[in-house]
Amino acid sequence: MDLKYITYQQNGQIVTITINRPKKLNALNAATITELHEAFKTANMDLEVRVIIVTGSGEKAFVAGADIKEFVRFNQIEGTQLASRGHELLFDYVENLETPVIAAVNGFALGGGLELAMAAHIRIASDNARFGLPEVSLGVIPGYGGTQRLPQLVGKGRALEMILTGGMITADKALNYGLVNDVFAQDELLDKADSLALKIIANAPSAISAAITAVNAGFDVNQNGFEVEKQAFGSCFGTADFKEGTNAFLNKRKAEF
Ligand code: CO8
Repeated sequence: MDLKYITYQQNGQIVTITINRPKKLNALNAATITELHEAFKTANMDLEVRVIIVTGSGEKAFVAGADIKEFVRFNQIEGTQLASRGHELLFDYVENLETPVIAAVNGFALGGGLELAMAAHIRIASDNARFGLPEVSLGVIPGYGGTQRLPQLVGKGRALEMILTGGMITADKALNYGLVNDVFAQDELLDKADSLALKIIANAPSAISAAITAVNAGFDVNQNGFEVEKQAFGSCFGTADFKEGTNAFLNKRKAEF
């Protein structure tokens, strides 16, 4: 991969993808979105990789949003295309990966940055992190899934307050809202993300993927989550992971997935 705006680091079964435009607070320009797509795709296709962590470089920002300079002159058609392409390459793409993604939010997560964190399967944050969807202050609305995923995570009233005021909330408030699962000191954040990843890695990867599929289906109006769960549950019985997991339990040993 030829990467200019992000870094890709593999440590055993964990890949850490770091958005690396600190001078622009890691804002997502089109090239960064394309690189992120390639990186997530590569990690997801690598069978050795069991968890992906996404974070931002520097101490200030996870991602301060889509790159405003790039869409400032767009018309209606270009705006719609920008949103669609973003969903396809990054936001829906990440949410539907078989490999679990942890967002380690290390600073500002604004606009497209919060939308990226919300597309991840799990979010943890550092205590300096700030969260917001300030798009209405620019005369647009969240276009990378924010109007849908924020209410799913924090409830409609809180989501609408954040979206309509465009204000930021602290890491503690995000924890209280359930927008992040945990808050840590900034210098501990990546270690904590690794620890969380290792807990996931101890479990059956095929079951992890099936669980993501079933949970996501419940939030998709075109699917019946309970039906998808039944099918995904059944499909687990045909896997080597199921044989290993159940044999290990019956033989009182640790499963090796
Ligand atoms: N886009 C482009 N550049 C940015 C962005 C951004 N989102 N955020 C920060 N930067 C740049 C600044 O322009 C500045 O660059 P330069 O040094 O060349 O002037 C540099 O990063 C540092 O930023 P600041 O000097 O502003 O740093 P401060 O510490 O003073 O302020 C803030 C930090 C509060 C985070 C401030 O930078 C800010 O408000 N940024 C914009 C936040 C924002 O509005 N984000 C939402 C963007 S819109 C969006 O994400 C839409 C997503 C959906 C689109 C779907 C497609 C249609």
